[in-house]
Amino acid sequence: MLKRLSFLALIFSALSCGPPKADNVPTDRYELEGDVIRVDTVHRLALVRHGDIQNADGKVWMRGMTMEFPIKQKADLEKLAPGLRIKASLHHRPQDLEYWLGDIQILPKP
Ligand SMILES: [Cu+2]
Repeated sequence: MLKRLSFLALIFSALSCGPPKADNVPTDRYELEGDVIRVDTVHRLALVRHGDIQNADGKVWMRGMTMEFPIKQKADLEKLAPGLRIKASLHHRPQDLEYWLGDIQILPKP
């Protein structure tokens, strides 16, 4: 009985280690262009009216719409302001459906 319990304890401790640290998992990358509507620096979110989001092979991740995106890097967040036109990488991690914007560049207004 004791042996069995320690075996279970071993299994549980192995499970609690979980999958590899999420930030080390590679992401799918797509390109986004859009207009910043609103920036929420507290929650690190930007509301963006974006065109189709696709990768270099033309695979569409999402059609154009207006929605909020998490911004992970502080430097990216500080670049943003309502009214700016941006180009950015959309990072998508299929394992946990997480996505965010990075590599933000400010574009000249068309
Ligand atoms: Cu969208």
